[in-house]
Amino acid sequence: MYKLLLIFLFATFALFSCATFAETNQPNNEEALIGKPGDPSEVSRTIKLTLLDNMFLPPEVIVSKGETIKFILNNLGNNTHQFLIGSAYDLKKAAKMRQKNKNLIRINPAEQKELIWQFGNAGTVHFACPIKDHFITMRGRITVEK
Ligand SMILES: [Cu+2]
Repeated sequence: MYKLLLIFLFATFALFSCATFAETNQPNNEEALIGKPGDPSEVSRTIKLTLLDNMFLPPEVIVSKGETIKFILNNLGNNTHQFLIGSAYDLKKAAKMRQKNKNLIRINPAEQKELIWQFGNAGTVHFACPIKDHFITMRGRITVEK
């Protein structure tokens, strides 16, 4: 009986380890969820986003799975703003920690910048200006359709 229990425990542990391993070993999991910097030769559409004090226009964008979009970020506000794309968790973390992020784009008043981004799987990707006080209202959502 004791032996059986041991075997059972071992089998459970082995299964659990395999599942955990498969999950963490999935290649580019983050890329599948939020996408990655895109190739300029793959751009299928240009989407213009206007940054104001303190909101994005439009706040909602729809793209297709795997699509590469050129975002034109135009700051028509009086303040400097930032643009960060990621999961809701990433953005909250960035807003909280003020950490340096390689994906963070800084746009001065009257300035325009571009970001070419290739989306991954269907789902929701978020964008925001993570600057203190801006983050409350300066957010948007990208729906990635199948
Ligand atoms: Cu801002």
